[in-house]
Amino acid sequence: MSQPAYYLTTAITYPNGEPHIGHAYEYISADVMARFKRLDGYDVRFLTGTDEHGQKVQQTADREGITPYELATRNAQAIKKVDDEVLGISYDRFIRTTDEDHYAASQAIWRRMVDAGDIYLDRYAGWYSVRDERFFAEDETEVREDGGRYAVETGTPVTWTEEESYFFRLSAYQERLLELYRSHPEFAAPASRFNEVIRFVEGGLEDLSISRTTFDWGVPVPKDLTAGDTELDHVMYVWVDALTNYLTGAGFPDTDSEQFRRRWPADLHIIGKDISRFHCIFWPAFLMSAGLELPRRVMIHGFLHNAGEKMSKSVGNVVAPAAWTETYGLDAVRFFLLREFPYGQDGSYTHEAVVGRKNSDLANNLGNLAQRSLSMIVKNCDGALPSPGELTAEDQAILDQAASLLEISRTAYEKQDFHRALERTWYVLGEANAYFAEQAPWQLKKTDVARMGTVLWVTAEVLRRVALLIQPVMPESATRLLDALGVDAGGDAGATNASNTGPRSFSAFGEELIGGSPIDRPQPIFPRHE
Ligand code: ME8
Repeated sequence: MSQPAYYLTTAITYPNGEPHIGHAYEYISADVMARFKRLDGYDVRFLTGTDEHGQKVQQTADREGITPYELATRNAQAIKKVDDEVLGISYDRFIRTTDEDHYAASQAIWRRMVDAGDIYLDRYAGWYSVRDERFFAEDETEVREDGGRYAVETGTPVTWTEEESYFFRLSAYQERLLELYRSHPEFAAPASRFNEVIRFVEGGLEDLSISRTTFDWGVPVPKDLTAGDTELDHVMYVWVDALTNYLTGAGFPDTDSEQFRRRWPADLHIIGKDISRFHCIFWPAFLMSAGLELPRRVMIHGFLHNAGEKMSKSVGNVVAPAAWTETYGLDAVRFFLLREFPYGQDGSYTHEAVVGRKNSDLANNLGNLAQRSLSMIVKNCDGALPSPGELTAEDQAILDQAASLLEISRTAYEKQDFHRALERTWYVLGEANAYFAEQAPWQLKKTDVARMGTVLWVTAEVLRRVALLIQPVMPESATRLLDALGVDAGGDAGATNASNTGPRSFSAFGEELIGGSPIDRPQPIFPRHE
């Protein structure tokens, strides 16, 4: 295949409950990235799924009186359903860490780390937070008024854990990690969060407990290892197998396969800010130990808060993705999440903010311009797109601005600056609205019909460029707009074929609309929120 490969992943969700709008934010942003790259000619592989092992899932299952696998299956199906039916996520594989090939991959990376001399048997004694699936040092915890001990950073309860455990020699990787960060400043973003990681590593790393013996819901540690013999059955610490899902999704452990060579290393891991240490410290260290290439980039997004408050079951402010898509429509939700907050920062949403974006950016700036220009074409140009006459400086200026959006978007998407790409696109739409108002084609209708035709063609052509570029964010609405403009899905902008609907590749970006193609009476594509 001649297309360049692009492999991206989301974090895999714990299937101990239903997904909320914060999870949806991550799935949608990764989906937007995947769609952009596909439209831009890449052979994309997009992995998402569920992180099914560990004490957290086991404890929830125990409370419900079912097996962890039953719980995981039920919730994995619920999550997949949200991806498929509510959010339209275009993943290529929904991986479950209970999938058979994932056990093979996890055991294979374990063996490689043993072979590298990085795993040894010892005893662990310390604090563990089941909710975070994470160990804490004594000085990272505090005793609160209720007498319980909690992790300072995350506020979750910790319990004393003392057991035989395998350890990973993380301490040996401090220098190599710092060298990675120095030589690859693009390895993680945003810079503020990357700097937190760097400072943490500079402070020194302790070896990491990577197996458990006091419960069995995990990937079994391979026996007969030189890492130290034991009578006990160990399961892997859930984060060891969880991170390995990215390799499983690329065909590991078959490192000689066409698929693995094409997919690995991953181009992009998209994750939330609470799990940056796992992805920027543990993960590259495991891969270095296993002799595997490192992912090219970890993009750390912020958290979504409900009107400034952390979403939590006890506060009762957790929003289900379907509640939003039913209220505002899927494309408006996708647009809001990517346009409203700079990716990488936390965001706080309110009903008013979503409605504001929907009505001003979508209904007014985009929907009205499309509706007005296309209606005029239907009424005044015999239902066919007019051909442009000689272009004025104003015509050329707005066309040039629209043409510049592809490179601007590419640059922004490369850094997951989604809001910047959209901001620039809407800036150009603002200019296009000003152009339309100044040129006043409804007056030209009476004085200069040819000039009216040119203005309507220019407006339609600007809309075509915008519609192409917003496909990743609003696939359904953008497709309808491209259909309305008579843009053929095959990339021949001149031919009209209303039934030929679907994604239009960016390779057609430069193919301007050709006058004469029929235009139907437009249906509203971006309705106001009443
Ligand atoms: O962390 N806003 O799973 P998870 C934005 N299984 N993002 C949020 C969020 C919010 N309010 N709440 C959660 C895990 N997330 C592990 C990952 S990856 C090898 C293993 C994000 O179900 C969170 O930051 O707790 C993470 O990226 C993802 O949702 C899954 O969270």
